[in-house]
Amino acid sequence: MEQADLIWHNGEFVPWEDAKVHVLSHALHYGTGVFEGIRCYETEHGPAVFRHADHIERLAKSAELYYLGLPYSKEEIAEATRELIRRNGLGSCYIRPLAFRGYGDLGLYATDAPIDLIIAAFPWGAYLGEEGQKHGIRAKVSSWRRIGPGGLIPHAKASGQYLNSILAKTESTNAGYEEAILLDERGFVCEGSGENIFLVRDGQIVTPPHVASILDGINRKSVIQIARDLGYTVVERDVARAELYLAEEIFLTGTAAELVPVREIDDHPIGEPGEITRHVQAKFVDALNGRAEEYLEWLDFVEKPSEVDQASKVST
Ligand code: PPE
Repeated sequence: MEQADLIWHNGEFVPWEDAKVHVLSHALHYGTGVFEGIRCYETEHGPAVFRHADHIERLAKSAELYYLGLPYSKEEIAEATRELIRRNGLGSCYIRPLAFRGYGDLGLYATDAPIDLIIAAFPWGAYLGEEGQKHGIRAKVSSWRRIGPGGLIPHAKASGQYLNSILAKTESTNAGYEEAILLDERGFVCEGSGENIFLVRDGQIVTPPHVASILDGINRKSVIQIARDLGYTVVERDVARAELYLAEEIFLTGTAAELVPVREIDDHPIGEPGEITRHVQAKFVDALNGRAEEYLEWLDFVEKPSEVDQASKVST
């Protein structure tokens, strides 16, 4: 992976190679951590974090769901992140905050082990490849079902839960595909190993609902809004597996992946990215990069241009 100079670790900016934990840290043994994947984009007004507050809100909710009290406030986390990007001199980058039960106690009710928080920011290119973003990827329905609400909490973005995604991703990659699509416990379409899924059926955009064990993706929400603003009908409903094969278009959304078309699924051709996918993708990419006026409120500018502008207005 590409490195940056500093990592924020429990309130301090430490050199990348010094950001270490003890081998008996609780999270290393049991997966007791919650995290976020956030992206920052180099815009005309400097680096800006996409839907920063929404990501930190989800981090706090994931922590709450697993009884991990965040040791810092949401505003402290947001400011630490902006400062980290400034100190690392980064433009476009991926941001990874992780709150985890650290060193101090083992066992399953280890409330004596502290909750640690780290924030890393580093360059990370197209998750499913630039070719994939342009021409679409080949996906395969996984033999692994997405974790269900009977045993874990699909709404939480928790470290241990990713063993499920890793099984699916490993299986599909080893079989020569670029991504895995998981069905939920009931056998309905759920999501990719690290992305939400959308289909186009009879000109309507369809995406699985919350009860299908999805992660409540922030890019899913953004894309639903963008598509509706563009005049498309977006329906949240259960999707049968065969509908994937019958779809006119399919695409995936996620922070790391952004918006990636699917051109083939289980060896059924879907084809080159369709018109609706392209239309939504273009607007979405504009929104991410600060080129869509109507979605500027989704960006948290690292250098706070509004404050700079206001200060210069006051001084003149
Ligand atoms: N589902 C899963 C399982 C998931 O991990 C992600 C994000 C999404 C849906 C989309 O959520 P959102 O980013 O809020 O739109 N996956 C993150 C982790 C990827 C990784 O390999 O690590 C990400 O995209 O950052």
